[in-house]
Formats: sequence, structure tokens, C-alpha cells
Amino acid sequence: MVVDLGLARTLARSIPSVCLILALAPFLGIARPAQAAGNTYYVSPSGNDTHPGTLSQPWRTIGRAARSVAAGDIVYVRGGVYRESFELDAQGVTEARVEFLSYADEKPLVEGPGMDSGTAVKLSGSHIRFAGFEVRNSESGIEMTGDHLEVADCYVHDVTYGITGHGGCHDFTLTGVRLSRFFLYGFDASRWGEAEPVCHHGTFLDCRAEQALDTSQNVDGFAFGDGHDFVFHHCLAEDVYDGFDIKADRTVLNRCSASRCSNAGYKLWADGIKLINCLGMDNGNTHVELDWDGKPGTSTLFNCTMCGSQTYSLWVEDDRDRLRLFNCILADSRNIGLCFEQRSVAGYTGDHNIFHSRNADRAVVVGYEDEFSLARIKAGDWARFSGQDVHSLISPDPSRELFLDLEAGDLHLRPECMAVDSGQAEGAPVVDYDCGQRPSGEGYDIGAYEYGSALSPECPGETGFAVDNRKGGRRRR
Ligand SMILES: [Ca+2]
Ligand SMILES: [Ca+2]
Repeated sequence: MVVDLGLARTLARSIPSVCLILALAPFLGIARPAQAAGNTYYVSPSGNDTHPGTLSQPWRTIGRAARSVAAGDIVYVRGGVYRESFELDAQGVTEARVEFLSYADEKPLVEGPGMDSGTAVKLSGSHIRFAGFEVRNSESGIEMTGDHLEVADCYVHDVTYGITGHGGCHDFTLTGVRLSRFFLYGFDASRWGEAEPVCHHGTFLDCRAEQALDTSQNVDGFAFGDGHDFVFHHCLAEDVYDGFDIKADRTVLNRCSASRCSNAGYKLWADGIKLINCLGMDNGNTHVELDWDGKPGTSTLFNCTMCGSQTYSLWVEDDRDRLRLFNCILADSRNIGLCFEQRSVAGYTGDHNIFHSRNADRAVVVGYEDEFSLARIKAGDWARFSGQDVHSLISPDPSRELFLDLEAGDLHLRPECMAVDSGQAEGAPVVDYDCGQRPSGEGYDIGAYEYGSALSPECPGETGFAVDNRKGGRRRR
């Protein structure tokens, strides 16, 4: 078994050990704690709430089941439409969760009260699993205010907010969740007021947020107004304003993709944010923005590939922020590659990167006064100016020199290209975007993909749920 030890170490620093073990349990072959024997109930559109809730005499509403369950109980919900809003406030415990599951391969649909009125599903209890549902047509599709909640294999769409976290919700997991056609945010964990506690310790596996109903509005795929300690594996944001808008400290994004976001793929405001093996493709203003918020923070990018933006590949607005950039490809920006808004690079450390910009004179720009062309970077001027990027490279023509098929959006590396085996080993991740093993060949590659790597047999983020993020964002011209 191959486990992503680098990632596991990162997780170990950011998640309590019990939560870490549970989050990684499916990949480590560790069984979850055995579910204590409870009652099993059934709900069906053809049922009746005066029934006993058995398979042959099911209840009619999920709300009826919600009022009846206790720790260890399982509720199976048959396929069909449920025009109701309900709250799951049951108090499960670690060894006896309360589960609301779709029955067999049937598809229950929760039809909410309308996009501007109320919440369809409230998860306010503890140790609850909610899996296999479609939810639509409400202001908030699913609202989480409890703890140790798991939402899995759900499709939430045509809502104002897809899923929201409030009231200090913590230790939650979203697995295989697809959020689509939302008016404000796909996922949002932001406080409504100063008195509200922040959400923390959440894990996202194989989730995607796509199709803002109006991408010209500030509609984010995944938005965190505050909070801390969140982990994303293999998640995707597409066709929104900001893909991942993160004001939560110690957030890790591994093997994620942001594409066709009209503003920023990854908007980073907080401290201790890491992007590992992440892709940015065809985003509007910039792929990555270290935002101006007056609070110094450190952001780290390792083995990321950022390609095809309108203005910047990577934009550092506040010179009090620290950027660490290693083994990354910044390519195909229409204007500037790496841009420091202020006239200082004191907060920058980086090496083993590959630089490119369509405007070859503006591969790196500092305060719009010191501009480093590809030729000047190659001549060592940028390394002398910054004291960094001594081993970094330039690629005048990434579509021919680096990527298998840039036009088709395939950013895998060409055989024997300059990125192959040119990355640094120290701090590098042990798998790539595809979950291929690193290193392969003579050394670690630069960018999100490792050339010629064998697929790691087991990988965090491969859950087998319905959401398929394997292709990442595709390019559309
Ligand atoms: Ca935003
Ligand atoms: Ca290699």
C-alpha cells in the first residue's frame, strides 16, 4: 500500500488525530468503528407517517424519520420527490452515528421551498451521515451547524447557497458532493456576525462546485470568510467568479483544479495556506491571488501548474505577505506571469520554477517598475534581484516545450521536456495530480504532473463516489 506520507504529515499537523484517522480510513484500509446496533427505518413517497417506518410500511416524510431517530439508527430513503424541509438534530456518537441514506441505488430528491426562502436540509446534530440525496430549489440547500457531520454523494443545485457551515460547525467531511447552478456560493462557511463561533476542521474529498448562475457577480465555488484547518483533496471549481476564496488559516488544497473562474482560481487571504499539485486553467484575472487584507500571511505553492489567465498567473498584492513557490509552472498569461503589486520581493522565496508569459517582456514584474523579460530571467537578472530562483527555468513556448496538448487543455508533460526531473526533492509531494507516484525517473518534475509515473494504488481523494474530477478543468476557446 502506498500512502501519501507527505500529505499525511501535513494533515497530521492540521487535524486532530482521531479526525485524521477517520478522514484517511478509507485509504488506509482501516474500518470505521463498528456501528452499534440501532433501529432501521424506511421512508418512501408512497408511505404514510402513521406507519411504523418499516420496509413494507414506510413513513412518508424524512422529517417524520428525523423526529424518531436515536444514536445508531439508520434511515433508508426510497427514490422519488420529497417536497419538505427538515432538520436532523439527532445526537449520534462516534461508535453509533445516525445515518440517512438513499435506499439501494434509488435517487431521493429533496425539493426545497424556493430559491429565496429557507433551508431544505438542516444538519444541526452530532455524528450524522447524510448520503445519496439530490437537493434543489431552496435558499440554502444544506446547512450544517452541528459537529462530526458527513455529507456524501449528494448533488445540490439550483439554490442560492449550495451548502453552508455556521455556528462553529466542526469536524465535518464532504465526500463526492457536486454543487451546481448556485446564485451566491457553492459552499460557504462564513460567520453572519462577530458573536458567532467560526467553523473549523473540515475535509473535502472529490467535491466540485460549478456553474455560478451569474459569473459576473462575486459568486465563489468554495468560500471561507473565516475559520481554520480545512483540507481539500481532488476538488474542482469551475465557471464561477472565485474558485476557492479562502480566509481560513491552515487550509491545504491538494490535487485541486480551478478553471474558467472569471476573477481568481485561488484567492488566498489567510496564513498557512498550501496549494500542492494544483491546477489553474483559463481563469480570468489571475490563477492565484494573495489578497490585500493588511494581515501578513504565508502561502506555499508546491508543484502547481498555472496556465492561461487574462492578466496574471500569480498576483501578490500585499508585500507583507510571504510567498513560497517551488516546482511550479507559470505559463501562458496574457499579460504578466508573476506579479508583485508593491515594489518589494522581501517576502518571496522560490526555486525550480518555470516562467513564461505571452508578453515575453513581463514574465516577472515588481511594482510595475522592475520588469523581467524571459531573456533577463535566463541571463540571471531576476535571480540576482530577488536572491531566489537560482535553478528556475524559462519556457518561451510552453505549447511546444512543456505540455502534451495545451489547446485541448492537457497539461501533462511532454517526454524529456525541461520540466522532467528538474524539480527539487526537498518538500516535494509524493504523488502528482493524477495520484501518480513521485518521483519517477531521475528526479521530481516541475508542475502538477510527474512524467511517466505509475499510478499509486491507493490515494487520498479517490473515493469512488459519483463526482469525477480526474480530468480537471478543460480548456475552452
Ligand atoms: Ca470572492
Ligand atoms: Ca521525474
